[in-house]
Amino acid sequence: PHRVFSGMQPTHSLHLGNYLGAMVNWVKMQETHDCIYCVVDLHAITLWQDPKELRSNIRELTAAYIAGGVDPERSIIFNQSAVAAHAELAWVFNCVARMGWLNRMTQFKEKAGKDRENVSTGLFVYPNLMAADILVYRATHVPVGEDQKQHLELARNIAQKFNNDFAESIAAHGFAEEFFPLPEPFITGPATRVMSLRDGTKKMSKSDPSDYSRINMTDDADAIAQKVRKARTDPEPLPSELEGLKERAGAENLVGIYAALAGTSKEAVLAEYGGQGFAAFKPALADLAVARLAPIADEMRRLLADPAEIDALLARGADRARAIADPIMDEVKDVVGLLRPH
Ligand code: AQP
Repeated sequence: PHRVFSGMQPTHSLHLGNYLGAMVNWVKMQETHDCIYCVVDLHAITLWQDPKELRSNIRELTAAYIAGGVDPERSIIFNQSAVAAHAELAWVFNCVARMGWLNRMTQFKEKAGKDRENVSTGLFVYPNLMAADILVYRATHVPVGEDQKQHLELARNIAQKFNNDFAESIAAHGFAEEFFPLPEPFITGPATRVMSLRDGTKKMSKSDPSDYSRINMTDDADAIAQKVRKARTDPEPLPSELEGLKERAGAENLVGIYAALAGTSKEAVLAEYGGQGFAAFKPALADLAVARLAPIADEMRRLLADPAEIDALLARGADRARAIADPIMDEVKDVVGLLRPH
């Protein structure tokens, strides 16, 4: 079966955007694919992290994966820095990707802001590491949110350029012409881009200074109810057709969140709530969010009570990941001409 790779940064507790945009699809893909889900700690340090917090965030994100439905037996769960091949291949890709490609990355521009001279060089080459994460397993399917589309495109360009640049050597070693497959983004479901609760035109994000802009996976029922109640909408009742959500970003976002949480479509939500005002819809949405998220938060707490067990689980995952990545990295070295003395 096709191999799936995806990851999240252990920089924050998960929010609803991460969960609905990515993790729900991760869980589903386990049914049909071999899946590798990584806690990408090397990506996290592109922005400075407090070492103690980073360590605990790695465990917390691991617990969130499992509590959210990733099965650590069926899928491979591990933290990125435990498998050296990620960083090794990223270096090779630093030498394949072009400055011009990275200069076009909108996420870098957003994160670097005006202070471009003063951000880490790691933040700039972040997409090369992401390409390495995927390709070091020759993964073909990458379930992510909409915001990662451009990075995936870059990963495809890197794979393609590597295959071309080393075509002769690849053939000489008897490897398949498509040495690296071109990975495909899987951006599906009703919530590929969950928007901020404060501004329906901005994506829900952990870096938004207002905690009211997002629902965190670990928010309790009161916090969720309050955030939903304060979510910015408009005074009109909900329409009964999708058409009627045009130009109503706040309303559309809440309908999308409801649909994703309920596992249905926006159309179905509107068929049920069309004509009703937000005074009726918001409490229903809050109840649904609590019903879906509370069991996950409870399970996370239970898992985090035993950090040694989480560490052991990550160690087992890293062993399984290395068993796939290391032989591929050896092939890369042979193709590039990096001598492997033995
Ligand atoms: N708002 C969102 N809607 C849908 N999917 C989203 N993702 C993130 N935000 C949304 C998806 O979640 C995964 C986690 O990626 P990450 O750990 O790299 O987190 P991130 O993208 O840095 O998270 P934020 O909150 O979006 O961070 P900032 O605030 O730094 O921009 C990815 O699959 C992503 O697409």
